[in-house]
Amino acid sequence: MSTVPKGDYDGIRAEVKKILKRPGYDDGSIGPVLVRLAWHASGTYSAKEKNGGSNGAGMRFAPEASDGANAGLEHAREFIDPIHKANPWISYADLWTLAGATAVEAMGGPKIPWKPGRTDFQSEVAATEYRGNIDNRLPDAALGAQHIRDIFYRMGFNDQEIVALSGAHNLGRCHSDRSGFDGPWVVNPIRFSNQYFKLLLTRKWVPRQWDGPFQYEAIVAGTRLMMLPTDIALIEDPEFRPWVEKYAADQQLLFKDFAAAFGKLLELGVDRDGTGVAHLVKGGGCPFAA
Ligand code: HIF
Repeated sequence: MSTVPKGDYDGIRAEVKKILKRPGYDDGSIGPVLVRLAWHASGTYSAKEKNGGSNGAGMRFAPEASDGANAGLEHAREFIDPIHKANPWISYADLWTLAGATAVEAMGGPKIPWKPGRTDFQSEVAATEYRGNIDNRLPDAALGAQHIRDIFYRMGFNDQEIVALSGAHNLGRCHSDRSGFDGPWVVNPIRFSNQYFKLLLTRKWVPRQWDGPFQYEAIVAGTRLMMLPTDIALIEDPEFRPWVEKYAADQQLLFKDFAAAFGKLLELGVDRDGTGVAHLVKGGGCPFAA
């Protein structure tokens, strides 16, 4: 791990790229779990309550650290920690979001717009005081279209952005010891593409017969692939489905729309002052609201 000059975010991107390959871990890359870390750090945002989001890097502390929805992300945080140790000038909140953006790009996806400026909570006590109540903000994969809308409308996304974001399930896999679900969505889960949308439309997804939670499966090229109930909701819902069809047919459109939507996700609740610093505010609100 190298030390890069303060403020050299491209240098940090290069450090992230160096650690992505990890033989023996999942499909050989920690990229997907870093994308999930960036999303779960950001996806607690509420546009109405003006709290949650990546600023503060609250997942280092209870209750986010022990939230069942974040199971497995302790590995992502451990993988990335040496970069912070070598470069303590970068906030964890910036590092986690930048690592997710970098991982998408390194796995063949689009360049995600990203800006620095996030500030970390200095302690668990500070996190409690500043964060506000952000319990139960992340989605439940066992539910359907209404739940997806409740969660993502709360963050300020529309139907098209929800489907574009969902392209991230082209990456990585479910782990029975984390979420309880099991398996990857696509045959090559460490390469970003529009395969997820193509497979949603072209395969016959049937309930998996097993002891685990209800999920769908299809065997593709000898590999057992999976879809969550929330993934299948995208093809069953009449407003979501046309976007699945568009992204299945046009990878370039997906890349453009995914970059915009994922970039927006990473920015939620990050309110910078004139110098580019996103300060922390008690209750997690916007510093400029008062
Ligand atoms: Fe995921 N997601 N996600 N997700 N997710 C899992 C894994 C990943 C949902 C559920 C799950 C998004 C939305 C939703 C990634 C990225 C994104 C897992 C498996 C579940 C259950 C966790 C495990 O067992 O390890 C639900 C219900 C969502 C709302 C519809 C985002 C759009 C798709 C926002 C997003 O970017 C990634 C990447 C992974 C793979 C992690 C890994 O360790 O490989």
